[in-house]
Amino acid sequence: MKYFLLILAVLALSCSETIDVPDTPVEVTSIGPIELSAANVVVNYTLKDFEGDDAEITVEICDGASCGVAFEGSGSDGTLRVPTVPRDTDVPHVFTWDIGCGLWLNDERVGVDIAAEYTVVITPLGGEPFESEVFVLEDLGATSVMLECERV
Ligand SMILES: [Ca+2]
Repeated sequence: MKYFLLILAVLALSCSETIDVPDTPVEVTSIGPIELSAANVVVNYTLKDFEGDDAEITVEICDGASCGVAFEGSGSDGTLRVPTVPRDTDVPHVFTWDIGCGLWLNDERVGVDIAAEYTVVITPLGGEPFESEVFVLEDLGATSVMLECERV
C-alpha cells in the first residue's frame, strides 16, 4: 500500500509538470483591407494562435503622435474572446470603428479628422502590436456629416 501511494504521488507530480508547457501568444498576421461602410470603418484582420486560444485584443487608431482606442461600431467581432480556430492558421475577423464616436484617449472621447493620416494598431493581450498601412478617412469616402456620435 505504501508503494502504491508513492507511485500515485510520482504520477501526480509528473502530471503537474505537463501543465507547464509554454503558451504561444496570439499573433495578428495581417490588417486590411480597411473600408468604409455606413458610419463605420471596417477593419479586416487575421489572427493566428498555435494552440487556438481565444484572443483579447486592443484596437487603436494612431496619427503618428498618439494612439487612441477605437470606439467599436455595430457588426464587429468584438475585442474579447475572439476565436483563433482552426489553430495555427490565419483566421479572418472584422473590427468596425464608429468614426462618429471617435477615439478614447486618456479616458476622454475625442473626435477624428477626416483628412488626417491614420494607422490601425491591433495588439493581442500578451502579444506584439501589428500596424496597418496608412489610410485617410476622406479617401475612403467619409464626409464630415458622418462625424456625429449617436450613441454617447
Ligand atoms: Ca496561445
